[in-house]
Amino acid sequence: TFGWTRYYELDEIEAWLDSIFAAYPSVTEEFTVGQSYEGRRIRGIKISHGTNKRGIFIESNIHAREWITSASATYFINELLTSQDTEVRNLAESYDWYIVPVFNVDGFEYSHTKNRMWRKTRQPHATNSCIGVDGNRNFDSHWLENNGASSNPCSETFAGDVAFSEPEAKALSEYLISIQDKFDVYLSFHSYGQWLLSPYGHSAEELPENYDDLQEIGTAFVDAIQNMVYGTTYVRGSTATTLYVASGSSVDWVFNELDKKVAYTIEYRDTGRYGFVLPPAQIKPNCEELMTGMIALIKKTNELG
Ligand code: 0X9
Ligand code: ZN
Repeated sequence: TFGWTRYYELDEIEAWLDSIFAAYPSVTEEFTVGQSYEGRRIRGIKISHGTNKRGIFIESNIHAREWITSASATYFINELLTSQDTEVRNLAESYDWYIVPVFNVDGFEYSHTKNRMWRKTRQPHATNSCIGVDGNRNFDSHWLENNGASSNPCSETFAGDVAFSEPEAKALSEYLISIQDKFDVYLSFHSYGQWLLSPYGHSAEELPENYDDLQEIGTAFVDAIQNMVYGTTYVRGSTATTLYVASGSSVDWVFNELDKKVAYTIEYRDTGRYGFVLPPAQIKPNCEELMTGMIALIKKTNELG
């Protein structure tokens, strides 16, 4: 049976998703973002308890090796559907949730079967033998600007030969455009480093006009997690000033092009001891931190209007 004490392969996650659609037909709905380069379907779940709720979109595992992100997404889905906790029920019933647990399906499969440290997509390059593009550098917003990505196909942050060269990124952008009036919070799950990162990624010179609000929301997330029994420290800040310049990311594209003003990258556990290979024993604590942080984040977002 499915749980959160080990990591699962793509087919196991999809079988679990199918069981969730079967068990909760009245509040769940399947959606398809599109097709990956290798022809896999990129699947999502919408959880909704009624019409005309504000929407929250979660994209997870755009980077293949960041396995804790899909584990966290499935945990979150399960909690939204099964938790009896008042605050979690409130989250579940007050919003329309759009969650894509494994976005980079080809890369994720490859990270399980061939190379645990794979990050990028799996589309071959036209002229170079290096494979794949960093999906989080392939979006058409300040693409390849400010050294926030690489033009070298062998780099881990290769932006692609053109923006939206990757069918996965192109499909997600089109899907997000098609539902753009249905959501106003966007979250991108990553690991590792224990950060909550707001836009911009593309520039450290300018800050968005709602920077202060984004930091206040971030502080609520960070403080809530710090106060848990685990005492885990997250740091919040703008991506380019706190982490590094990263251009052409999904979060920046949603923020800049779709004008969604609450958009964050969450970088989960840990800070480097295990890095991408986070021990299974830390899956549950990490997921509990996400749930606590998310409750605080949404509460503060509402307070600030
Ligand atoms: O470099 C990235 O894409 C992310 N870090 S990771 O170690 N998981 O690869 C950070 C993404 C930052 N977000 C934005 N650029 N908005
Ligand atoms: Zn990542």
